[in-house]
Amino acid sequence: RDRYSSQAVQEYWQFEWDRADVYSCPDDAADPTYVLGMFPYTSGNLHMGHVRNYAITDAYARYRRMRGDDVLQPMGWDAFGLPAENAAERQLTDPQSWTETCIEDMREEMDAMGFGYDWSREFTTSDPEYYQWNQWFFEQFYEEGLVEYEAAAVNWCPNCETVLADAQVESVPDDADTTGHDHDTPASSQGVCWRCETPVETRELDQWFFTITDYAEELLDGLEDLDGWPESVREIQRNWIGKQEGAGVTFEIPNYGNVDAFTTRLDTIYGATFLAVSPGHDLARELADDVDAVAAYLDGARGRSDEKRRSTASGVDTGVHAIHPLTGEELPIYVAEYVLDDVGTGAVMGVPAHNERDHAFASEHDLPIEAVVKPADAEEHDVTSSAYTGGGTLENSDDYDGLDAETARERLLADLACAESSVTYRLRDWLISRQRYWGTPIPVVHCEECGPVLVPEAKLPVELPEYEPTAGNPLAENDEFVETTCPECGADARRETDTMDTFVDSSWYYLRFLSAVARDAPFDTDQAGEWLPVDVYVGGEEHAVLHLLYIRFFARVLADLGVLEAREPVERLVNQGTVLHGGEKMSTAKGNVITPHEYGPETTRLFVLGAAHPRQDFEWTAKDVSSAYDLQQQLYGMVQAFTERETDRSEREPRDDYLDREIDRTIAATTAEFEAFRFHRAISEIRSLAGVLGQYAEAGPVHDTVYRRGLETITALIVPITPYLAEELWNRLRCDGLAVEADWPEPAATVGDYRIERSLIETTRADVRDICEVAGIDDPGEITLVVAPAWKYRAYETVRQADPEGAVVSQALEDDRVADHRDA
Ligand code: ANZ
Ligand code: ZN
Repeated sequence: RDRYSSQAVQEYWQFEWDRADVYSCPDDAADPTYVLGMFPYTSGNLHMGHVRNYAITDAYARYRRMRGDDVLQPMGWDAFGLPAENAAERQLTDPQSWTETCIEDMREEMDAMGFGYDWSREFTTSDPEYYQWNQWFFEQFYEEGLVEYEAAAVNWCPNCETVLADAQVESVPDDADTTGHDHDTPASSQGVCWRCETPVETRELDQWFFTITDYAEELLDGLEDLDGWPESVREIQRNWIGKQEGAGVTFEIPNYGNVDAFTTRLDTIYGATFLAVSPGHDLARELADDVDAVAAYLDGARGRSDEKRRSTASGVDTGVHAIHPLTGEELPIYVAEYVLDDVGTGAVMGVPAHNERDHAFASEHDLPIEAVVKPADAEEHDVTSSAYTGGGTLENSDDYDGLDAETARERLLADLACAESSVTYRLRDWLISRQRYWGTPIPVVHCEECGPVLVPEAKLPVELPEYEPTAGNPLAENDEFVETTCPECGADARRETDTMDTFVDSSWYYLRFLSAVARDAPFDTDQAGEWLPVDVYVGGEEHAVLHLLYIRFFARVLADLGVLEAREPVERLVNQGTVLHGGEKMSTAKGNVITPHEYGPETTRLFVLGAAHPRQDFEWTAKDVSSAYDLQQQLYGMVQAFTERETDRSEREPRDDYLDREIDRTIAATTAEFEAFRFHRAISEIRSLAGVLGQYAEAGPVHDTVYRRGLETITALIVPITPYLAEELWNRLRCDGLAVEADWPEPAATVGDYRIERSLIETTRADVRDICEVAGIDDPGEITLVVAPAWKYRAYETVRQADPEGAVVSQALEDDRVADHRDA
């Protein structure tokens, strides 16, 4: 007997698939099932993370296709970003050629893996055909008032005289090996330049922003209805948006006007003993003109990350006072780093007794600490040593004494003319400027007279000039690119040299797949109306905020622009876990990478899908890999043995209906597992049916029809997992057409809900833990397993053997067993 090797047959079947045009989704399909894997950054190779991502996507897409859906499963390339520029520099080529080579290699690797993409919709984001629409969107956003041009801090290397992305500031761990997306946002850390090791400074540069904060409330609200998304991702987005309800309190400052402070604890207002403003606050800038100490402090206070600022008690007494709106007392005003520029109003009322940061600051600067909320229970809290941040009853608060904190908040809000209810968000506007070459040029011209002016739509795209390596931003050094004339007044002007964050590219790419060749629009609005939202989107949880928030933001803006109906772009989100090796995430840095092709494409597919629930991390082990290999050989051997014997077969009579039942049960169970993305359980089902058929065949001659039905069923069920193997078996069984175009098998009889029965039969302690982890259940005792009466005894025996201590079997089951056993 020969052994099965997918490498030996893949070329043949790919040819057949191409010829039958299996994977193309016709433009006139009514509402295809849109299955999308997060498109890869063009790093040059498919790594195991990609393979897992796309194996999940492909398995589901194939399953839906066999169920009779039109399926759209496209693929394209996220090609802009710093890594291409770095690689170009190292390999003395240009980013364009480097990207093209990477794409060639990756496309070939994907084909070898057997992923069934509609390649007619392929595109590359660094292609002007694509990025012209980024520019078009930018202009639409601009007209809608969703673009701002403002000073913001960036990392600056004074030696190289260039802006550095966070990833170029060393001491920041290099994450380039995750899914390769280009995550950096400027200016969040201190460190040294990756090139020359000069300490990095922070500089203020005018930069472009999308005002995503205008959509904060809507993005938050929308999460409630996203039932198809993991709760963990929704929670991450909620926290990222960080809505806080509180009050704005106006403090009067003689000679300097008013300052508004944002607080979530208006009830503590009687405990305010100072006022603090951020170094970037207007008042701080104003005071710097009048007070030398403030000016000196501001000079020294630049360039620290928010995180560091949060934990410092550094600050300067301005010598100026604010009037407490209730007591009329004079409160000293400080400029303090722990007050952040872009949180709330950039000003806080300092209540050291009840806020930890205020407490630390007050202790450092010898400011009074006055308790105004006492814990409800008799418990004492000494506010001189630490802040009491809980609720309780008000004290030292005039008329409000004795009220509980919450009631006091409401009363004060109603009573005080100086306080208004106010909401703030942690979410910041989206800084889209990058001072680099390999990105979408921002379509703006700077004119001395007219200021920033949009490049007229008819002149789009603003194309990238050819790459010339330079120390800084190659665009800024390129006079031919920079020198232009003002579209409004015709005077000499300078072209904007910032390019867009690559997350702009990935915020709408799923739309481009609908009409990848559209010339006069980014996508076809009518078609989008029918085909969207994306039915299933698969990718790593590391994209929970940036990408997955931006994509939701973009959809809303496009909807408000009237070009898109679906305000939520993705109906169901599947996050996949990490592939570990030696207990750690695979990465080139750790030297523990297994390339997807080391073991042949289908062994790899079968293994990554069979190892665990998509959401879980799992360990790459040689044992599991060889069991994935063995399963393929087992199925291949069975089919081979059967087809060879077929000429002189002898029929075992009568037809064994327990086999029919087992086949039906497997179909029902596998279908349910596919629906739930539990490919690992689907594979166990298939494996176990193979075992049953194997035992049956060993016992003597088989009933040809039922045995064949078993083999054909297994073959069809495994198409989504190992398509080449399935095709090979299908062919040997002389079934009609291509396996990848076959119908999904149907149970012959009504078989009830086998899935639940099955999950009990196959449940071991480890499985229960696995279920608990996936379902977020702490205590396995919470799981109640329901079984059909006829299965109870067998179920009980199985679980009892797997779990002798019986911890996972409910008492109820045991009680029932006695009754059932007696009946039987
Ligand atoms: C007075 C107060 C009293 C506050 C109290 C809290 C407790 P958290 O603490 O995370 O819930 N805040 C407001 N603007 C700020 C800024 N720009 N930079 C730093 N801190 C700022 O966040 C809410 C609190 O953060 C606000 O409520 C304010 O301090 C502080 F017993 O006001 B609070
Ligand atoms: Zn002008």
